[in-house]
Amino acid sequence: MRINNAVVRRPGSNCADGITTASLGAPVFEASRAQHAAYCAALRNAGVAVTVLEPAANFPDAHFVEDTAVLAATRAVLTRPGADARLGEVAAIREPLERFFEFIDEIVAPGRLDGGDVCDADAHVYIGLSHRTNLAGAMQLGEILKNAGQTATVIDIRDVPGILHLKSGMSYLGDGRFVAIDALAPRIAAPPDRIFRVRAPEEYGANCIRVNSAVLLPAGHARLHEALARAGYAVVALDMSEFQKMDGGLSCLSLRF
Ligand code: CIR
Repeated sequence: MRINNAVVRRPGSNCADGITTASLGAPVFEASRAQHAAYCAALRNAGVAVTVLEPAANFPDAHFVEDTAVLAATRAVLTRPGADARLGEVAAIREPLERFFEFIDEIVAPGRLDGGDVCDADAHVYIGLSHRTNLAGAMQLGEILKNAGQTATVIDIRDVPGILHLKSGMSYLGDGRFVAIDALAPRIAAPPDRIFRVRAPEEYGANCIRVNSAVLLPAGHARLHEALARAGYAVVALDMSEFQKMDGGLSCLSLRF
């Protein structure tokens, strides 16, 4: 799918106050800003117009914008994030999305859904049932997507250690090709030779994004980098260390459409 636009939000000076399970230390604000700027530059280099939002004062995780909305072909779906502390981020993403999308749907109570649990593979969408996304949220999204002409499968990832969201462990590259960790690969409806398997200790690299002719990949995952490059992808490695400290993946820093 051609990507023309992305919406991102700059990390704020409160970025160390967000939620995390990682024991990698606190993110350094200046480094977070620099890594975020490099991420935006990589999107622009791949031909994307980037809308940059300012930090949200009371929401230290708000730069992980992907969790607040799911973008289908013609509509945006505002989510209802699974962490109470992040619920208020949704109101702040509505207006920027209204600039681009005529139709805005919403996940409503008792549904909970983080966009990081949604892996859009063209006509089919995988929705992770996680410690953030519940069945009510997944079913609501499935219905909305059905009306937009997409089918959906729910994948229960609550038994998979080390991943916060479905897309912490898998990504869709387009053309029927996926990247996935061992625990998720068998749950994807694709022939094994269409799945780039991510081996330990490179699991964090499973969260990468295809952006037009480029694949943006977290730096430091040499084997995956090589495998993707060998397959013909123009891989752009980005330092994500400050976001990894807060359980954030590369995809979660943007909403792309
Ligand atoms: C959180 O725990 O919600 C944030 N600190 C990280 C969210 C990362 N989101 C994502 O990878 N989609």
